[in-house]
Amino acid sequence: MIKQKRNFLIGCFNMAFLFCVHAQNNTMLPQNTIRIDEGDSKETIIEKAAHVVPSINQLSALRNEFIAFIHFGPNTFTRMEWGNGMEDPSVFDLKELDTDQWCRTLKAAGMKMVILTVKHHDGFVLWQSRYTNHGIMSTDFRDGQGDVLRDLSASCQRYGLKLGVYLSPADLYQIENPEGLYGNLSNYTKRVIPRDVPGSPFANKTTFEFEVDDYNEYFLNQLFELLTEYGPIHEVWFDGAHPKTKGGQRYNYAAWKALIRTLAPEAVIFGKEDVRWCGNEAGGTRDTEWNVIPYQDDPSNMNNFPDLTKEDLGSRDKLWEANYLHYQQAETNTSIREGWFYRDDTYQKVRSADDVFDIYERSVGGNSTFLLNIPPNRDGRFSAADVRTLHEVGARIEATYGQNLLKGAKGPKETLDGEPETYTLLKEGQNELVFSTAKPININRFVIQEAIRVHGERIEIHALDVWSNGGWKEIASATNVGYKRILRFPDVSSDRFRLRILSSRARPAIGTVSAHYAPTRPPQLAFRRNVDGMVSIEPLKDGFSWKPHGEDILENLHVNYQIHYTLDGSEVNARSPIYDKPMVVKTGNVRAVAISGDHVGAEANEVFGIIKKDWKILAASSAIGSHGAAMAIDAVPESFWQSDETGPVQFIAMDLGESYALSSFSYTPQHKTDKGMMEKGVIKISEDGKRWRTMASFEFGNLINDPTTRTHRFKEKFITRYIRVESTVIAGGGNSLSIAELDFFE
Ligand code: FUL
Repeated sequence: MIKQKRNFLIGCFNMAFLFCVHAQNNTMLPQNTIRIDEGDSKETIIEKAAHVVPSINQLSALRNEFIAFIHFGPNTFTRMEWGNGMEDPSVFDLKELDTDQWCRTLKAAGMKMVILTVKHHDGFVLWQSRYTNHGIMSTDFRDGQGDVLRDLSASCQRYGLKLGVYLSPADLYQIENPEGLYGNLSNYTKRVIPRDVPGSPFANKTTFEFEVDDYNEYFLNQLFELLTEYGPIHEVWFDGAHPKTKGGQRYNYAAWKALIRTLAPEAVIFGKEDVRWCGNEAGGTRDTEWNVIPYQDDPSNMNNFPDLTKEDLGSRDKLWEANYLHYQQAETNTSIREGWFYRDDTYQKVRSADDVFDIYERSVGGNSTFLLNIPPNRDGRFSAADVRTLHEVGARIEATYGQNLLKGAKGPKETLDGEPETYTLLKEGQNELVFSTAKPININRFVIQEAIRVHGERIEIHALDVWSNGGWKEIASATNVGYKRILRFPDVSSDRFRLRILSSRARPAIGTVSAHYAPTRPPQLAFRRNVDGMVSIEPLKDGFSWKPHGEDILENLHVNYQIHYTLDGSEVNARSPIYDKPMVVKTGNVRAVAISGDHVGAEANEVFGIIKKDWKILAASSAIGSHGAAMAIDAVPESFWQSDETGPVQFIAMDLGESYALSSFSYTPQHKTDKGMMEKGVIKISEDGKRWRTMASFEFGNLINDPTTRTHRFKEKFITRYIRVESTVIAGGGNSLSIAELDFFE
C-alpha cells in the first residue's frame, strides 16, 4: 500500500517534470535514446544530449553505487586466471561454503548488490543446471547437490542485498569437448525456451520461441533457469572477453534481451546497452565520465557493443558525430586482489582500505558505479585481509558520507533535503548557488548530484568557492557532474560556500549538494627501481597505467609525514628506518609505510628480483623500429621490446652475468596497445648460451583487459646464468610479441 502511494507520487512528479520540460521546449522530451535528425544544428544536438536520461533500472543501478563481484570456480583451485574448459570437475574441490560470511562483509562495506560468476569462460556452472553436467553437480561438494547461487541468493535475502549473475558468453567447455555446442555449425531453427527436461519442471510456466542455433539455445535455457529460480535478478553481466572462439559462433542478443526483459524486468544488462565497461580493470577512472554516449546505430537494435576505452567518449565534439545519443552508464570494475580469482594469501596482494576508498570516491563520485571483486578462497570464505579492508572501507564511507555537514544550512532547500527527486532548476542566466551555515564547518569533500532522471546530465564545468577573509576563494573545480561528483580538496573552514556552473549543456537541475570531512590519511606509496637496483619510494601518483589521476587528492595528502621501510620482509612501523633518499636493494622484500602523527598509511610491499645492471641480450627473434630487445630488461616499464609479426613463437635470450638459483619470473606487458601479450610460453636454460633445454612452461590469462605484471613460480628452483623466454601463444591470436619488462627472482 505504502509502495503504491509512493509510486503514485513519483508518477505525479514525473508528469510535473515532463510538463516543465515540455513547456520549456515544445518537442524535447527526456528519453533514454534520442535520434539525431538530418539537419540538426550543433546546438540542437547538445540540447538533445541534455535530455537523454537513464531508464528506471539504470537509475536504480546508479543508486546502488558500490556493488560486489564474486569470481569463484575451478580457477579458485587451479590458481589460474583463465581456465581452459578441459578441467575435470573434481578440481573444484569445495568442502565448505559460507555465503552468509560474504554477504555480512559486503553489507558492512556498504555494498548494495552482489554479482556471482555462475559460469566463467571455462564453462563450469556453479548452479544445478538441467542442461549440462559440467559443473558443481559433478563434484563431491554436498554429494553433487550443492548450488552456490542458491546459497548466495538465500544469504542475499537475509542481508538485504540485490543479486546479479555473470554468465560468460565465451564457453571453453562447449568449445573443447567433442559434443560441445559452441560453434558446432548447427542450424538456426525455431526452439522453445526453456527446453523441457523430463522430471525437472519449472514452476515458472512462461515460454518463448526463438529461431536460434544450439549454443544460443543452451545459453537461453540457462538464462531461464537463472532468472526464474533464484529470486529477483538485478544485473546480468555479459563479458566481452573471449579466450577463444569457434565456428563463427554468433550470439542472438535480441533473444537474450527479450528473455531478460520479461523474466528480470528490474535488471540492467552489462556489456550491452544499459551498462558499459569503464575501459580498464585497474580501478582507473576518467576525469570526465559522460554517460550520454554517441552511437552510429540505434542501440536498442544493436547486437554487438564495442568496448569504449578511449579517454573522451562524450564531449561535444564526439556528440556532433553521432546518429543516436544514448544513456549508457559506466561501471568501474576492478578486483580487491591481484587477478580476479583467489590464488593464495602469501603472494597475492590485497588492496588496502586507502586504495579502495580512493577508487570509491573517484568512481561513485565520477558518475559511475563501483563494482569491486572479492574472490572467495578455497574454504568458500573471504580471506581475513579482504574482510579487514572491506570493514575499514565501509566504516570510512559511513563516517565520511553518512552525514551532511550542510544539514540545517541556508540555501535552495530542494538541494539540501538529501532527496535526489527534488531539485533546483537554475534560471536562465543563473549560474551559482550559495549555501551558508550557522557556524563555520571544516570540510574537504563536496558532493553534487544532478537531477538526471528528468533533466539529464548537463553541467560541463563547475567550481566551488568558500568565503574567506572577506572574499570568495575557489577551492576546487571539475568538469561534468551527472549522477554524482565528489570534489576533494585540502581541509577548509568556512560558513559560506558557492557552487558556480561555468559551462552547461542546458539549464542544470541540481538534485542534492552535501559537504563532508574525511580524515586526512598519509599517502599511499609506490616503488620504482632502476637498472642499477636503486629503489625510490614515493607517494602514489599514478595508481594505474593509462592516465594520471588524483592530483587533487595528492595535495590533500601532502601533510607532514615520514616514510619508514624495512628491506628484509619484516614488519614495518614507526621504529623502522626512515627513508630519505633512494638506496640500492639487491633482492628481497621491501615494505614501506608513510606515518603522520598517529596515522599509519597503507603498506606498500614489493619483492624485487635480480638487479639487471649486468644483464645482456644474447639474441631475440627480431625487433621493430625503436623497440629493441634491450628494452625488455632496462627497468623502464614504459619502454618495450616488440618483435616482428612473424608468428606466435618469438624468443628473447639473456645472459644474467652470473649464475642464480631462480624460483620465479615475472612478465610486465606493455600498456600502449593490446598488441603482443604473452599468453603462453616456455622458459629455457643453457650452459653456454647456445644449446637450450626447456625448464618450465607458463600461462597468463586475461592480459588484454588486464595488462598488469604477472608472476610465474617455477615448480622447483634451478640454477642458470643463461635464460631464454619463448612465447608459444600470443593473446588474441597475435603474431608479434612485446615485453615491457622481465624480472627473475631468487
Ligand atoms: C574479463 C574476464 O576475462 C576476466 O576473467 C574477468 O571475468 C573480468 C571481470 O572480465 O574480461
